[in-house]
Amino acid sequence: MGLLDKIKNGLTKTREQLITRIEWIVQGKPLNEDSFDEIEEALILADAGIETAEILMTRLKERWKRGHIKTTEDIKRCMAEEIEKILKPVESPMPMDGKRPFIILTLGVNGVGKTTTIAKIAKIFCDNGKSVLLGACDTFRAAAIEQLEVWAKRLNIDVVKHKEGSDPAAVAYDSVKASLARGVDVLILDTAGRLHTKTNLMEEMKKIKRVVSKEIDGAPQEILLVVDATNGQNAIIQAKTFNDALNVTGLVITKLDGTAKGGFILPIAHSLKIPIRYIGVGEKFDDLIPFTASYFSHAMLENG
Ligand SMILES: Nc1nc2c(ncn2[C@@H]2O[C@H](COP(=O)(O)OP(=O)(O)OP(=O)(O)O)[C@@H](O)[C@H]2O)c(=O)[nH]1
Ligand SMILES: [Mg+2]
Repeated sequence: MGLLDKIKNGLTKTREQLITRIEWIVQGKPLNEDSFDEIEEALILADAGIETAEILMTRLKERWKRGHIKTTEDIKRCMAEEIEKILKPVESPMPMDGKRPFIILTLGVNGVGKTTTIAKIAKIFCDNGKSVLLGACDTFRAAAIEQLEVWAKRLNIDVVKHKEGSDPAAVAYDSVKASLARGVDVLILDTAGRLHTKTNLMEEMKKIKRVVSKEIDGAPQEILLVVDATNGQNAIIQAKTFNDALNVTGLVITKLDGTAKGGFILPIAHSLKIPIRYIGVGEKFDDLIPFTASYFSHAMLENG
């Protein structure tokens, strides 16, 4: 299956709801101002955000007044074009080359898909001929370390780990040292999304970041935040909080396959302006797709 088809598959729920609503609003009638208000509501119901829905509607109405929009097909095509313009500025792939080791610090609240995403990204690097090492900085649960090891085994790569409950920053330190000693291309650090209540998650993550940058100037080169699309508006709040504390350099949006609210990518792109590196559309290795604005916008609105 090609990438566009995979994204389309992943966005089925979002697309079907959006298209059904638009078709129901239009129903073969000539368009008027009210139709556009209703389409704006349909966008907001897909979690497209009030501000971005308004921007889209203003642009669509202009095109309608110039006579470019008459049918549902015109609406879908023009909306996809306008969505692409909003998403284009955050289309920026994760760097694959550069100074070794390339260190990725992965962040995100619990359950969003960090560990799974790390495995998928590690596979992409491995497939590109890079050597990869993983650091098990989620020491909150023993199962978290084991989960990372299971993925690593499937990829035939190593994991740097300490015991459950140990200091995550110490694991990060050892991981960096190991990556230097072994000369690996890429080090990916897994972290916890939740800690014992006494410890503040952001402070802990800052500490890991500090430890890494102290060892290697300019590292971690990627502060990768994973957000879960099924969390909708909450994911936007999480992204703001993490970004304020840690200067996120890239985003992965997971579980787009499990929601009709894929429109939330619009306010994320519009308000945060952080590069979206990948989108997750399933639980398997190859269910992580490099983000492109054109594929995403088409997948949101076009069946064929
Ligand atoms: N449908 C779907 N499920 C996903 C996706 N990404 C991850 N998952 C699932 O989400 C669940 C949680 O994934 P993890 O990778 O363990 O999440 P985590 O952020 O590491 O969780 P903690 O370590 O508990 O903080 C697992 O069942 C994954 O298979 C995705 O893109 N789509
Ligand atoms: Mg995890």
